[in-house]
Amino acid sequence: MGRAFVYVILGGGVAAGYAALEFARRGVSAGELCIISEESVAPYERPALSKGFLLPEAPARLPAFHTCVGSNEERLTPKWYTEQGIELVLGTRVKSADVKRKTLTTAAGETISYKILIIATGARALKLGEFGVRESDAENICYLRNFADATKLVSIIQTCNGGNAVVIGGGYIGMECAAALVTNRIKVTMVFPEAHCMARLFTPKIADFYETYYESKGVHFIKGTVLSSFENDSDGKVTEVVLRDGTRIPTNMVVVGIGIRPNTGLFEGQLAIEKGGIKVNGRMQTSNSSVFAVGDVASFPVKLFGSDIRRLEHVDSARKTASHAVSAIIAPETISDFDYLPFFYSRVFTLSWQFYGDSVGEVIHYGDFVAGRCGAYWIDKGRIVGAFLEGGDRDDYAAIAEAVKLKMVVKEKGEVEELGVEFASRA
Ligand code: FAD
Ligand code: NAD
Ligand code: ISD
Repeated sequence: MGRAFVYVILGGGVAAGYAALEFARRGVSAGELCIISEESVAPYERPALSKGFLLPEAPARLPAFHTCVGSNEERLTPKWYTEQGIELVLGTRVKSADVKRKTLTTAAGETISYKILIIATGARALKLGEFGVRESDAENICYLRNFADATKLVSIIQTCNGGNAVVIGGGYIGMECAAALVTNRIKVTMVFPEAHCMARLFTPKIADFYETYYESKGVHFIKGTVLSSFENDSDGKVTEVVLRDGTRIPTNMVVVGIGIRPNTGLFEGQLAIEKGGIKVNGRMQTSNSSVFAVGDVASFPVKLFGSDIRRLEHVDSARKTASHAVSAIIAPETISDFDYLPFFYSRVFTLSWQFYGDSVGEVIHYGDFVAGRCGAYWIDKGRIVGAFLEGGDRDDYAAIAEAVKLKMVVKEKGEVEELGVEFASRA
């Protein structure tokens, strides 16, 4: 015997928090909804973990960044869930799921049944061991995906003041953590296999702007290579990172950010999978009509890209897919298929950028790549399909978003280059 709910959200991250808010707005009754999470804390704004949480002074701490403050919405504390009659089942890992029987089984052996399931299991950080690097359990190797990882990272940072860190990976985690480490007065070497940082999104010119800025803050880049092993001391702590060419980098700590894998495992063989995620339709409904999937784990049709199926790993899509799924569940007749403009952003040091759309086609850069109000448009078939801007204000970002949404026609590429953000303002 176990517990039974009308609605179960599996996973207690960003998407779960925004789904809970939408359920509450739409009037879920006490006892109908439960959230099951492996984490020990109520849903929170995960982006804070690589930003405010790592600050040396006045760091962000829970309960300040529970969802849904990242969207200037209500802050859902554990008390809020109790008041709403929403059951938070924390510190609980679901180890199996049966979508035919509509049951989940926890690691402790409890069976929880549902009428409607929302899968919001997000993703896990890839480990170096998966790339053939032998990893010890060294306490000074840090990954960053969840609250426990961030808590450990902060404690390691506090022991390394004035010391050295090696950051493995040149993606979002690598860039944001490197900036945070520098702010904590730790000297950083970044190592990654590509020719420049943020290779999934940045052009070489955009990357060069950020790398130059990081270098001005003392960050050293080692590009086009990977590590092969670690050297440990007698306590098991990493003391050196050894690269493939034999270079040895002495270090006090290591941060690893080498990508993620969506947590689809419980549902493989039961639900359709595409692009590494659980495939859903425009209502976030999976191949089983009682099961929905949202956030990092969901692959959904993006209307703007001709309903191409995409899996996005960003907080805005987690928030909006979650709200949309709940609307589709509670009031299906009132909503149409999800119509989403992909939106990514980051903040490092005093820099801040936003990107909208798709990074395909020809790139036209604009603006001042020295002073810092600069960006790029991606143009495909004569129309703007993607736009990036560093150092804009609210109106600038709204303008580039609109330009992508409308797929503005580009007649004269020179004009786009010259006008920059102002070109988008004509949208
Ligand atoms: P998650 O927020 O990862 O939540 C998944 C939850 O499911 C977790 O609580 C997990 O413990 C739980 N879970 C998984 N499997 C099980 C199971 N079997 N049983 C029980 N519970 C389970 N995006 C941006 O756009 N901008 C940013 O600035 C930004 N910063 C980020 C900083 C960091 C450090 C990280 C890690 C990510 C960042 N992201 C950012 C990405 C963004 O946070 C994710 O896209 C978003 O969190 C996805 O939400 P989600 O709910 O799908 O998954
Ligand atoms: P990522 O995909 O952004 O970057 C992975 C990086 O790992 C690559 O750029 C590459 O440099 C490196 N890499 C890959 N294989 C490697 C190997 N074998 N050895 C060394 N380096 C290797 O992933 P991430 O930086 O780990 O971020 C994890 C997740 O968190 C992503 O989903 C990301 O979107 C999310 N995140 C987003 C933000 C944001 O949007 N601002 C901030 C932090 C994290
Ligand atoms: O979107 C975000 C973001 O970048 C954060 O740091 O949400 C968090 C919150 O703003 C933290 O309060």
